Amino acid sequence: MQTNYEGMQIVKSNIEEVVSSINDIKLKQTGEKILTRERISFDEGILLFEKGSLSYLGSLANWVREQMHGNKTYFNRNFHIEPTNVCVFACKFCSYSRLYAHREEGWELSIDQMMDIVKSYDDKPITEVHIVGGVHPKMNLYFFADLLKQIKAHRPDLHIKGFTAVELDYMFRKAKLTNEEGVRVLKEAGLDSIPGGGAEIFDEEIREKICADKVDAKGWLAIHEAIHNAGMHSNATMLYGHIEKYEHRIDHMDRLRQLQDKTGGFNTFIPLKFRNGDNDMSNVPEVSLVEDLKMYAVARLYMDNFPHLKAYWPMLGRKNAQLTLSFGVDDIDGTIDDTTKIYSMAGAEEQKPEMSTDEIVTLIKQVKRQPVERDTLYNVIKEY
Ligand code: V47
Ligand code: SF4
Repeated sequence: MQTNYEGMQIVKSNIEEVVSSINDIKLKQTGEKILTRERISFDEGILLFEKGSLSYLGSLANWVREQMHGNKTYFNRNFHIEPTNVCVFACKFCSYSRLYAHREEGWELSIDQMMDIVKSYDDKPITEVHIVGGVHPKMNLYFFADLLKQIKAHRPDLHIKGFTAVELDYMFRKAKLTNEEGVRVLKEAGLDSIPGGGAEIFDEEIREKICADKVDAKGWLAIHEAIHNAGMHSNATMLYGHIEKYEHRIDHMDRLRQLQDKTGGFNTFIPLKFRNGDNDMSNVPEVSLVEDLKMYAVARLYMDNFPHLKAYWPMLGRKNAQLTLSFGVDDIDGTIDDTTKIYSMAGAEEQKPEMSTDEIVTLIKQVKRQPVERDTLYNVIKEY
């Protein structure tokens, strides 16, 4: 028996009882594998989605989460810079971007304007800036290398997590550089890691229907591999709850699990719930909270080589983010400071996402977890 924060206990015999009480023989065997921390297969992943009850999945995922992290729940202090929402691509689920032809409806920040945002945090104990935006044809690799250099010259200790694989793929191709060469340019300029966006759903047929014109699965994975080979870390996302089926979700997680076996460079997996506000897929209904919780639980069980599972609170809302902490999640991202528009424009609960450190700490403590402030690479800054 292990004792954790505030006397909460993980009792192995309880979870063994849960598993042994399951009637479906295959579901029970899958649970038994999970209890010995044996890897589950593609088919077992599908089975969990199709036949696992919310309580069964939740109990198993919570057990795995507590084996890995006890009661710890991570967050960081960060802000976003969104250089532009003008984008050459036309992803059907995107409520945020404006096509280049309509660029007067969007925004484009200059390096000086972005540096003003960085400077506005000079007196705050922020550890990370997350840079992400549309793919603007005039904001090229050297423009962003210049931005990174200026940020590092101004605040060398600030970790720069910047640019999705979609943005990088476009920048590198335009600069006629290989992934390795492009990554080197940005690393030398100050890039520290990359976020997980742009992955959406890897399955070729679904991708063709929702985001046909941007980098494909192979290209997305190749960029992350190049980042890992250059000694940097990255995250991975999955956009779920639209037209994909369970097999596509497992396929997506499987391709990530395989790359992680090879490189070990991913920190965190972040399932992103499709929101249908004001985009070309507004006719597709959003999935229920039960489906969200199942998604997190299966992710924790399938992604056995990913150290962390993140619920992005601006998209889920605070109360639902609290719930996910019992379904496998050990990280709820950062304070953000109302600096992202990606979700508010798609109809998410949080129209002005901003939480003080005290609020985030309280949110985590309310559900009897232990708040731990981390840096981007999960070094502990403060345990509460
Ligand atoms: O790739 C866009 C998603 C992503 C919608 O790495 C939508 O720490 C739902 O990746 N409904 C960008 N999702 C954001 C992202 C991210 C966010 C927080 C932390 C990290 C990290 C990464 O936003 C896109 C896309 O999958 N997105 N539109 C929508 N309507
Ligand atoms: Fe552009 Fe990203 Fe929106 Fe796709 S999701 S249209 S790549 S900003």
